[in-house]
Amino acid sequence: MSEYYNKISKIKYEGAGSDNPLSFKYYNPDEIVAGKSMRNQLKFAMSYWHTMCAEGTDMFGVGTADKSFGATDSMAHAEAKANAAFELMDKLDIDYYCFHDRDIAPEADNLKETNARLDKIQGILDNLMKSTGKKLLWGTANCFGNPRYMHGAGTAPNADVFAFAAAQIKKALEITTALGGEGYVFWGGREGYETLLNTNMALEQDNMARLMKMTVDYGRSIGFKGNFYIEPKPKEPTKHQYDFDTATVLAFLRKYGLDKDFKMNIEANHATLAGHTFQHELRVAADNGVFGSIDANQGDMLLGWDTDQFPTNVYDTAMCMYEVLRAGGFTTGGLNFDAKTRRGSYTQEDVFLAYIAGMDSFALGLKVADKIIKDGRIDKFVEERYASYKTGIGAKIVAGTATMEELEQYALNMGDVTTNISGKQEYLEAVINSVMFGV
Ligand code: XLS
Ligand code: NI
Ligand code: NI
Repeated sequence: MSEYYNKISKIKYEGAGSDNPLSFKYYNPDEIVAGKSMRNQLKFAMSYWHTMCAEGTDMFGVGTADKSFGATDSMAHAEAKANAAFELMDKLDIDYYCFHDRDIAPEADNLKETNARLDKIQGILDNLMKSTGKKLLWGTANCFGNPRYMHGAGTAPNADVFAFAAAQIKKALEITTALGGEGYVFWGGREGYETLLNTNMALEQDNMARLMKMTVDYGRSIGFKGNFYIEPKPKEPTKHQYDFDTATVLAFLRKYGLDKDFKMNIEANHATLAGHTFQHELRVAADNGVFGSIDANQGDMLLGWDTDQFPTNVYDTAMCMYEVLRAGGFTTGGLNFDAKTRRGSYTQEDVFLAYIAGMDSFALGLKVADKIIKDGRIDKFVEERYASYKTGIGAKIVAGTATMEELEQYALNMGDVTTNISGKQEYLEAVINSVMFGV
């Protein structure tokens, strides 16, 4: 296999004291944290679209990074990308990857030829996976890039577009299944609207549910054993995306009886765009039994779009891993870096430095989360805060046996509430600091 990243050697764990930028300072794959190796706790994945495809194009200029991998013909390029992807995963010690169908093979003039191209690359990926032991965390279909999807895919006003999307998803699911994918993701793409003046929202959502149901049924019929995920996002590209946040998606799934079939793929930057913290979205998913996987990145609080930056904020990674550990850890999901280097960070080395920064930040987050749990002060505080529901009237409320009359009588006897315990937010934030900085 030709070396595409020939200036970079395999990245090793050298510890926090190392000043070698091309080394892990905190990610030590075999180190046991909270009962499992870091490798298995974190389950890092590479996103094909940002890492192998995105060249840094923005509204004001063309790409800055060269991702041609020495190829000129489009299928030779797809093959080179596959080989480069596995070289990169090997050098970064990343076990999983994720893709959209169009990331791995370019669309041809017609669906038949497009699918033949996918078959060819599937064979190449299959061989690379067998020889390296790398795994597919999840696959998905890009039903938003091509102009045919200008009004959406499953929620398009045009039935021909719906049919084309179904055909595309069928093929993407077949490839995901054949490659042993642990998950299949629906991210909304252009499933939303710009104005209600031209939109039949009820029909669009009914149709989206129909498409999802068909996908689940077909997936199970061909032996797909993984999880189906929905990735909530509130805006961009449409003004109002239907999968706004986890709570909205839950209502949608329950309305259409799809809640047993889908879990959430929570993205940090999507959470903050929805006006929530990353931790909030993870907690809502876990509390409702639909926590699945994570698109790891971070946004910029001063910018209103999905900047998809590599995560380096350790408070956020710590609270994320705290939620993951509380939820019992990943099963079929993992941490997919849905993140890209800034346009000015255009070199191959920058891609490695970015992954190292993201992986080290999550390794630190995992260690901090484990310490927060072992320290116990936070969990104990929360436990005690709700102690009144353990006995007396509180226990009756929780057991569902208290009546309005009984509660009224209780309140009359009480006169008024005399004690309320302080919420102590500032103290608890200081506890997190003391756990993190440990002095
Ligand atoms: C876009 C999404 C996308 C999905 C996969 O904002 O994050 O990258 O993860 O379609
Ligand atoms: Ni994403
Ligand atoms: Ni995103």
